[in-house]
Amino acid sequence: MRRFLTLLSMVFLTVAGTVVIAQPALAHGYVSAPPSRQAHCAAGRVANCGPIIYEPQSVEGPKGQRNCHAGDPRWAPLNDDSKAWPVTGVGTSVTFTWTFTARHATRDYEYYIGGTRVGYFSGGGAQPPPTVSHTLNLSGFSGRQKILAIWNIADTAMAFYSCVDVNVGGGGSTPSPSPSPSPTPTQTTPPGGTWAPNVSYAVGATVTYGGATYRCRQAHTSLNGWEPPNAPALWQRL
Ligand SMILES: [Cu+2]
Repeated sequence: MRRFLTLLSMVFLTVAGTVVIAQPALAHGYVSAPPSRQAHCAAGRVANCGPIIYEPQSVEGPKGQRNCHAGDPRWAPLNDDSKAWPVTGVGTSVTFTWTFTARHATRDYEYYIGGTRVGYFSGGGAQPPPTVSHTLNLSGFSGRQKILAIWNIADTAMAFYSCVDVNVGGGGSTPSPSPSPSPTPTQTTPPGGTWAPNVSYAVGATVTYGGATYRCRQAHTSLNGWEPPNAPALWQRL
């Protein structure tokens, strides 16, 4: 009996350990549209981003910062304005979309250009839906701008940071890709294939995972930890 209980507790510890390890990859959120710097990194469009390519949703740090990397040295490449960041052409009205992999109770969202706050949206302390969109009015701005988007969590001291490079009133540009992209190159799978990490999925793509079929809700590049059952914002079970 004692042996059985020991075995049982080992199983429990193993399961608990798995949950703890799995959590960081699932947690948090980032600006997915227009693509933020971490989204470009995760999609392999910018070289030498460091480990953020595996978890673009994890740019988390204490509230009140005004940088792109949450003050976390692991994500410092995101704060490097000299890197060849792709720029998205936008109008003076532009809609930002956050994708959440963990939907934390939300105090509010803020958007900055330099020292100017160009957008504020209350979260009411509530848990957000899987994606949240805000439309900003950028009249008064033109040309290339770096927009800092901040998601302030309601029940912790932390916030999530995403920088988005835009060209207000102009076109977008994608610098020619560097010869040595650091993430695994993305590939496309035939319809109905098995889900795999590091694959670029379009809206409507179907995959199988764990015996179930899922349809892609939102174009993205898959990552370990974003398996369809773990990422309802990205995959709808059919
Ligand atoms: Cu989180």
